[in-house]
Amino acid sequence: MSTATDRRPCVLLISPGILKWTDMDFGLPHLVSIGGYLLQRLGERSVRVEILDLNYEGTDHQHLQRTLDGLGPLVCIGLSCYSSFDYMRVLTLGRFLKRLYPDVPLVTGGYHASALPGDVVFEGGPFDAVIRGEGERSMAELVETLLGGGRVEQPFVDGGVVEDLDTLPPYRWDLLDRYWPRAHDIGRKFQIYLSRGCPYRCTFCMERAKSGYQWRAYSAERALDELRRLSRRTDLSRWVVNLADPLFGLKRSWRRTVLEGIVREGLLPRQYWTLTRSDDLGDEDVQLLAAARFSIGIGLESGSPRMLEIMQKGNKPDAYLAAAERLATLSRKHGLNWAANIIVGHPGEDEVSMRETLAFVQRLFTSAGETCGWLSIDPFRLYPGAHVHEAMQDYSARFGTVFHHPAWWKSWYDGPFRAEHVDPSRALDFEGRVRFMYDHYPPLVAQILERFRGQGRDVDRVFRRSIDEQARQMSPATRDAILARARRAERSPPAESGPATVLRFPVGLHVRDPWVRRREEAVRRLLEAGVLRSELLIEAFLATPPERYLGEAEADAMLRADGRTLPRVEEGEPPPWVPFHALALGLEALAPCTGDRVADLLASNGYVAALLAHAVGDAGDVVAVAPGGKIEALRLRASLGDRQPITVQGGRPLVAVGLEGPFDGLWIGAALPRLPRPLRALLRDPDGRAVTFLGPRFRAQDLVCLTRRGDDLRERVLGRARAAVVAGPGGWLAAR
Ligand code: B12
Ligand code: SF4
Repeated sequence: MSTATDRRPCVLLISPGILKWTDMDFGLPHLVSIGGYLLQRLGERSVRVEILDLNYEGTDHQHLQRTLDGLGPLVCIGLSCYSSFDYMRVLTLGRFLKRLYPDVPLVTGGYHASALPGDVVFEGGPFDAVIRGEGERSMAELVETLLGGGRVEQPFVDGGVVEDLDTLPPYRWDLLDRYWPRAHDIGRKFQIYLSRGCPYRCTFCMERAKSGYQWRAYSAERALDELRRLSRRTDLSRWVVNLADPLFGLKRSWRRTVLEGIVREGLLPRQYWTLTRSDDLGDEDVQLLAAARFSIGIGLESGSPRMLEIMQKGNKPDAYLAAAERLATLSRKHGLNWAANIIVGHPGEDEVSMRETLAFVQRLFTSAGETCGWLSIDPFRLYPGAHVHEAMQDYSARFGTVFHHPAWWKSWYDGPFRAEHVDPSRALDFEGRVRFMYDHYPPLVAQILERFRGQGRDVDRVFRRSIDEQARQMSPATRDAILARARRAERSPPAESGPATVLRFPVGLHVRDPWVRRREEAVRRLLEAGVLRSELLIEAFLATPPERYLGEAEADAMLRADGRTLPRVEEGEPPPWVPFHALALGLEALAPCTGDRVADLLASNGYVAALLAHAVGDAGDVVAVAPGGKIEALRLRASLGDRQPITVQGGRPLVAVGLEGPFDGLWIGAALPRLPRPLRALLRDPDGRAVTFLGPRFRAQDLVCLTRRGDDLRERVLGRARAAVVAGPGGWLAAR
């Protein structure tokens, strides 16, 4: 870590964090590896490396900006674009970084960037370069050029692969010093790689897009040395260590030497977790894995020989399936925990193959009274860089596969659903696949749960938790929600927004906070629907916590409300909220700009006023009116807090008592028969705008924007929604 006075140029490596924070691991070995290599090659006198993980930071973008400013001077920023689920977030983050540091080269790399480099480097985009493949060497060369006064010449760089991993320096875990004190709070697993790449050609996997087909490992001695060094750095017994290699231990001799070393030297965490294949695991191997405290994951993928061939899981499906059965037996004997993953709905799948797989796994897990294995069931998901993605047309021609969202990662939300929204074949559509999965697997999962034993040693709670989560997820409610989404998507296919609509500030920074997640999800939905468009407002919505003003129950109701629900409020009282969708639609039309003078005329809690204050900034002026007298005004002030530069007053806003124009915008968040005359006069002429709900009292109203031109009011209908009636039976007439 740097000190405040450290003026060495800094290379900043950023992980955007992962959205599913429950998966969070500690370690960032890919960035630690790049950072360590940079320092070794360029020398610590000439350069500094800082690593930031935005999950670990857990901040909003203003805080992030302060953190970044404290890390300079920056020579280069590397931002990881790892999984395709990160894509939109990475672009927004890229724009944010470029806006802050226009002169600092911004580089990206990782799985998605390697598979589709044109997605990240494009005309008008924030990134100066993308490094495909493994980043160590090319990143170091680039920084060397920059330190020598050069510029980024090549936007597309082929980083290739590191052939001999022993040429890499030892993992520099000290690069995570800013996070070590909180390491156990951050992640339940510690992540490290002892090998890279995979020689297999599974059609659904995008490993090939990053590292081709070469498996490479640290020499066994070096691998052990990395574990020794790690155990000196942290108490291994407090971690589940995730050997995150795509395929651990491809070479039997290497695997045995490493495992024997682990046992001999007692390099034992609570548990090791890794992905491997069962093809060549014999009695001795399983015994050794268990002794070294491993749990292993294998990609079984299917129990149907036809599907295994389509998936290219090897050319001897029968032997492959026999190996899984052998593992099930041996694991019981030696007490090795394992999990098998299956993919339901790969292109070409039909009901026959799904039944075959079901029958196979039923046998695999339940033919004996106990099992050490767990079944993890995934739908097929389309990943760029995988063979299926590259040959979508061939799969469609061959099997009749329909990919409903061929570029799903360019959407603002719902990535996981869109990635799996595929009709596998002419004989099996999406609904058939979903129903089969959710109707047939839960009973099997329940049977496995009953038989599941840690055989001889404890089932670690991390493993246990993923088992429980899987059981929970296979519910009828989840099934119905997925099917409803599919029906919606098929009725009105969502447009993939793409880079053009990407924001200039980041989202998804504080994913551990459920309220931030909820708020972001609502904003993403409106971005996707094209409702939210202006940056000032998007930023205001992201930065303003509704629960602070409305309380949790009301905020939750507002974020969820469809156009028909109303807050429960006495007629005539200012309603606490209007549905989020209508609010966004209305504020977009109100279009508050920096420096504007605006008012919320029915401010019961200050949420809208706070949004407006964010949008108009310090140069603007916001008036929040609490209908009533002093007490209502005091209540509103208390809800807003002193920090908000908002003028609060009580009064009779609908007849403009106590208000002085002109205003650029008036927000009246309730239903009126028409805009009260006195309010017209408050609007700036020309172009002052008022947004409110007009129309019948007991049905949906029109959400309208009224724009003043002299004595005229031009009315633009924005949509239909229900809003609470504000003026009360008497007031309703009075307001006419
Ligand atoms: C380990 C791993 C993980 C780890 C963590 C990864 C991490 N570091 O954050 C965990 C368990 C957390 C994880 C989670 C997930 N993963 Co994963 N994971 C892997 C796995 C098994 C191995 C990765 C590997 O080989 N690393 C080795 C190191 C050395 O390479 P590396 O990490 O890629 O880093 C190098 C380069 O990418 C590059 N690089 C990386 N960042 C940067 C940045 C810059 C600036 C530069 C220049 C270079 C650069 O240089 C690095 C060093 O050489 C792969 C592959 C596989 N076959 O299954 C899947 C894989 C990457 N995961 C995948 C998926 C789907 C997921 C999940 C979505 C799973 C889920 N359902 O939740 C999540 C999503 C994570 C997220 N970002 O949101 C998919 C990605 C598909 C996609 N298009 O999104 C893969 C490819 C598997 C597959 N099915 O095909 N995963
Ligand atoms: S799924 Fe596993 S075995 Fe298949 S190519 Fe990917 S990493 Fe290799």
